Amino acid sequence: MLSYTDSVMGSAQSKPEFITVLGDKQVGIGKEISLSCETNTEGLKVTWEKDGEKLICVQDKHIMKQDGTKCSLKILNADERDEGNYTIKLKNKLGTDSCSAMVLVELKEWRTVQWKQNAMVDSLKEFKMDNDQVRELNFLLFGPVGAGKSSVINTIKAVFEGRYCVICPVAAQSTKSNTKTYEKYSIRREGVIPLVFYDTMGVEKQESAGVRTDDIINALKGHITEDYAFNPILQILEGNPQYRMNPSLCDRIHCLVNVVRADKIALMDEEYINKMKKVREAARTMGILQVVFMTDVDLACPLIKDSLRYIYRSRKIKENMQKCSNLLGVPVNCIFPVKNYHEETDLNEDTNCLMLDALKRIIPSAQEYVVKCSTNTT
Ligand SMILES: Nc1nc2c(ncn2[C@@H]2O[C@H](COP(=O)(O)OP(=O)(O)O)[C@@H](O)[C@H]2O)c(=O)[nH]1
Ligand SMILES: [Mg+2]
Repeated sequence: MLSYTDSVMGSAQSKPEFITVLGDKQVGIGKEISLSCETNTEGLKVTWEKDGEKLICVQDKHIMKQDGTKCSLKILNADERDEGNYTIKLKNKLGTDSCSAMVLVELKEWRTVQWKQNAMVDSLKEFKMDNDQVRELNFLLFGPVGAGKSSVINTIKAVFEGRYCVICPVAAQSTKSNTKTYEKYSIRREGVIPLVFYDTMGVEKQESAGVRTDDIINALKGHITEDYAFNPILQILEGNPQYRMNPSLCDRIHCLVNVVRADKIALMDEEYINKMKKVREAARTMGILQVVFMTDVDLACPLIKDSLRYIYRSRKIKENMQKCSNLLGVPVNCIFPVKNYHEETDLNEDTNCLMLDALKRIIPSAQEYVVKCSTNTT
């Protein structure tokens, strides 16, 4: 039964509830963002929050309206600072209710990708090593356990070979390395494409767990041969049958690919970073090209979940690339966000194009490194 005070201007007031809730928004920079909802009753006290804090209404930027049961918030001239989680809170003396929505602001595209896989595959499949000593470019994948190193190799093979197969064993989400040996993978597409990818055991936090940094440094120098079983306790020693005594330029690694997860960059422990820095330092001394593949982009940004084509418009990806650059000391233009095949079995053109774009940008620099080394030795 309603009391006199439960009645406002003739209409019965009830506990606040939403008739319609806020919807997620995705807008371009400079556009207007409009969040609106409808409540079941009038006369409510309404507050707006952004990322859990009361929204301070800025003149010529925010317009908050409450018209009967309709509530709205307009944000004018959207920029990256407007991105976030917006909540509307309703209150009257009978109770409270709230609902939230994500606002994503697409930045101006800062790196362009040619989203046409046939053209990119065609140009890469023509790639040849124009060098007497080195017939193939060697890439080594290195990084924390579970970062997606083996998945990168499976994705690259799928892109070129036109079908997805788990050739390189991938771990179920776990903290122990599924890759135990030094594995070599070649790429085929109407013949062999002269790109070779070496998979390694993952880096672990503890001193005597995971791959040893001295083993990776030896692999970069070409001392380790295929199928070597990594031993976390002891590095490979001269005299081991899989230790190559006098590696030539074609046995060496021409590009170090550091692999890290986009959604875990801020959470990377110092121990991982220190081990990765040690390897990077050695690679720098040798003059080897170093890049970073930032995997799991689909988990790092909701914009990407819907379409990979937003990758270079995403604030989250941009921020993660910057964080990654600061942590590992790699320039942002050597960092490539990529998405691996992990749950899907059908190939996707955008996934392929993003990986192809990264390779297209890296290959010429790796080739240049080979040319520089061969001129130095002749
Ligand atoms: N969502 C998502 N999962 C991924 C991606 N790349 C790898 N994974 C998953 O992450 C886990 C670890 O991958 P794996 O390649 O074995 O990592 P590695 O230890 O570095 O070789 C596997 O369960 C993969 O399916 C990605 O781009 N997106
Ligand atoms: Mg692996």
